[in-house]
Amino acid sequence: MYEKIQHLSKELEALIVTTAQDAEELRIKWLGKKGYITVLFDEFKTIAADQKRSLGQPLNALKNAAQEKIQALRHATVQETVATSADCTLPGDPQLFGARHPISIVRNEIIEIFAHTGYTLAEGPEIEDDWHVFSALNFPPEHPARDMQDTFFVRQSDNAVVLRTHTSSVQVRVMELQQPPIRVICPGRVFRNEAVSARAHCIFHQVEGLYIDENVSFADLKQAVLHFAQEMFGKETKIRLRPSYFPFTEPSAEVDVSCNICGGKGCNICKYTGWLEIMGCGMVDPNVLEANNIDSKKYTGFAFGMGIERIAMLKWRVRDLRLYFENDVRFLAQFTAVV
Ligand code: 2NM
Repeated sequence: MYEKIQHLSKELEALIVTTAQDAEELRIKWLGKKGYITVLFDEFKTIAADQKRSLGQPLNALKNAAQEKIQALRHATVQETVATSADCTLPGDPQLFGARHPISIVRNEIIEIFAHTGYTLAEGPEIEDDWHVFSALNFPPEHPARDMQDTFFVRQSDNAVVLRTHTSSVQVRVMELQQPPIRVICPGRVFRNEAVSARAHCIFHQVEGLYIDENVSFADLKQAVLHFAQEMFGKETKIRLRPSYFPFTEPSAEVDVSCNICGGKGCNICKYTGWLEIMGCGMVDPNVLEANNIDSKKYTGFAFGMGIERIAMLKWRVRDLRLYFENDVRFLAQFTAVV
């Protein structure tokens, strides 16, 4: 029996398999009900007691070695099966990337254009008091913008609390904190009490700019606006200023850019005028400077304001403003390639 154990030990060491089925056959052959090991154990029961002492240990060692080896062989074939069944030539699962919101893309672009000409960024609260939204900006007490029809009131009283209707309120806060030269742009959400439609929304985004120093002129304003328009819409873009009115500027103007869709010939986007309105602007009213403790004899300034949604609509020809607020992925996913 000792020879048998020795012989099987050698045979066990030499075992190799290639498939899982081979490994299973080996398990039955060695460890099964009629396997070598089982048969040896049956035989062990029949031998004399004095022999048992010397044979028990090698027999148990053989059994353990057989279990370990066959387990290892099975494991190896399982691993091999997995490795060979993977088709490395198959295309991978697509990775879904997020997209920046079109409003953020355009806001960042506007900020960058002005940052290059020395403007710094300022932000402020969306909930404001009457002073920062209206009084400091030369809105007379009976101005219609102060009406419930136009403005969302958080608290109505002598010193009302409102949702800001423009980011000029942030510029008031800048003027409170520093004397000229001032050169800031203020992006942010603004709120107006309007019925929602394809062309208007009660929440939208603005960027307003303010430049105050000695000898700032209307020509400087025109140049700043022209530079912005050409950076935003292309070097060949022309601008046109039309007289307008804002409480905080005098004189005031609306800025049009030449229609980059029809090149000025006339199309349904520019309503056959060849021009698209992009912003309002003007020379800061001396009343605004004085209300904010800036000497209007020494300093002059210009300011401008634009709606980000409008610029984004012109850039991508989006026809309905509501798309910017609904977060429908079919709309948003179209901006994945834009940074
Ligand atoms: C506009 C149009 C014209 C404006 C004025 C001021 C301030 F603070 F200086 F008074 N900030 N922004 C301004 C001027 C905004 O938006 C259509």
